[in-house]
Amino acid sequence: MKKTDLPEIAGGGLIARRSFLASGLLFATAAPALARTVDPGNATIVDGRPDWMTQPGGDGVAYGLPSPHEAHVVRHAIPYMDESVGFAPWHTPIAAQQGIITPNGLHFAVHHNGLPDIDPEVHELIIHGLVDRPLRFTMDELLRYPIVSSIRFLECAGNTAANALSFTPLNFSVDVISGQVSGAEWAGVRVADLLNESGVKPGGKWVIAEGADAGSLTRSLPLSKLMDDAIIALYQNGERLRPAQGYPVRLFVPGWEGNTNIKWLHRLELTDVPAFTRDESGLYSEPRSDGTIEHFTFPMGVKSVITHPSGLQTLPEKKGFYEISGLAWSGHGRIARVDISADEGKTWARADLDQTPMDKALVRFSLPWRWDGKPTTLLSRATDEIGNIQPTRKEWKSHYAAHAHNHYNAIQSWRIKKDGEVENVYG
Ligand SMILES: Nc1nc2c(c(=O)[nH]1)N[C@H]1C(S)=C(S)[C@@H](COP(=O)(O)O)O[C@H]1N2
Ligand SMILES: [Mo]
Repeated sequence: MKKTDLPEIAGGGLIARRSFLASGLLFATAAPALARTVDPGNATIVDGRPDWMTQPGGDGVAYGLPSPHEAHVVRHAIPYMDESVGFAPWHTPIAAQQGIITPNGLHFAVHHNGLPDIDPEVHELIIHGLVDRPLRFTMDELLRYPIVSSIRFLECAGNTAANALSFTPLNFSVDVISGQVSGAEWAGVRVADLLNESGVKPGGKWVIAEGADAGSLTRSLPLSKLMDDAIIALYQNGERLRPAQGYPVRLFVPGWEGNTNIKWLHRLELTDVPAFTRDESGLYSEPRSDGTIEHFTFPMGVKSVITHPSGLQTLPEKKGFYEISGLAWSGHGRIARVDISADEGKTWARADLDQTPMDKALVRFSLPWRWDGKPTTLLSRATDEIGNIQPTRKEWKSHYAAHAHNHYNAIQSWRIKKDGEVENVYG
């Protein structure tokens, strides 16, 4: 079978994985740039061994680091923010990532008032307000409670704000446009366990969570969510939290906007009404196009983005086979399906999901694609288990005021130009 014989499952060259694998083209002629036939006479392993095969290597270091050959894979400080004091938005290089777990050293980070250096021997967590018994915990005491863990996504409400705000699409990488999202295993103590111990007085409906950073970032959260699946997170991907992620302790609120995941947590106050803090009344309420304001818009909407290929990349060869791949997530639960279009949204095919989607976690999607060398646009559209479908940019913009930029979850379009360059476009 020739590669051109493979049946398309949608326009623009999308191919079912089954027929692609069955064709045997994967390692033969389908992707010459990926695998070459080896001339045994030229193989270094026979003729001359590389240095690393002739003598024993080193011992390693006490805390392992990535290979020096991967030193280019780092977080991005986003360009238009680098002169603001204390406000440091670092983005995850999601284009360099595979799977669904973000390495701790590459985790995006947002600190509104700098990164505090907290002594875990001094730091305490206090639970007070409308409780039967106010409680105070040292970190060592917290670590003696049962620890639960789950793999979850975390996304800043302002992720992809550039596409919401800019009238013309900015030619940035996917890392810069949408790198404020991560996947990690978070482990810690159930908030419910601690609140059951403190007891909650009948009027207690809200919890005011405060961080111990210079600006004391503070948010009000409904008690019901905290009792449901929120944790006092102490571990991230198997080790204690990194300072930028809230060491020694943060609130983790699965699926809800990044800002509610209070880092350096030192206080939970039970109240009857929300506090309407600066953070929730100002930055994190959304102006709608009809003149009203959305308050307390907590869950992050269903969203997906193609990371391969994506902005500023160049496809190495025309008329080649490529693996389209990306990430999808929803703050409302599991991803049900992701559809991909390779013909500017005219036709769509259902993408493969790499693993069974988990609740409020990233899932990786992919499909084989045969690019015919003509300019086109790639899109992905996620649907979650309760039926939310990722909106188009037009739909999103018609719901919100022109200056709204939080909770932007519209479909991302990547233009493939005739020279193989990939560019952010709207449409
Ligand atoms: N105390 C405190 N908590 C905070 C912040 C902060 O500035 N101070 N930033 C918030 C914002 S806006 C986001 S998106 C998340 C980001 O979490 P990360 O830095 O671990 O990625 O933390 C939230 N928690
Ligand atoms: Mo954020």
